[in-house]
Amino acid sequence: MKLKPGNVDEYKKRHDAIWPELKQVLSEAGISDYSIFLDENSLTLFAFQKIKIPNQVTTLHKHPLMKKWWAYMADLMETNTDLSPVVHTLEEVFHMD
Ligand code: RM4
Repeated sequence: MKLKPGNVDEYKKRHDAIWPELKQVLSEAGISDYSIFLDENSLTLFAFQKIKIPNQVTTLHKHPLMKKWWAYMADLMETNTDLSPVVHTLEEVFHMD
């Protein structure tokens, strides 16, 4: 994901106060250990999350609270036309257990 310039502090502030109901929705969809890292040089946001099997992650975009959060965050982030954040999937090029 990517931040628009000038929004680092506000992005952190809103996530420090993330809605408990949204955390519950994410958790019930099967997400845990969710971290977002910021590269301040490129304003790239790297998200890491563990996802249970089975999960409902692919239907999250339809959830009213998810849509409401994305609309709330849209002034800070690069978004698609439905206000979901633009996401680029990364290729794993190394892994060690
Ligand atoms: C991010 C973005 C993601 C959401 C997290 C909680 O800024 O909106 O889609 O999962 O917040």
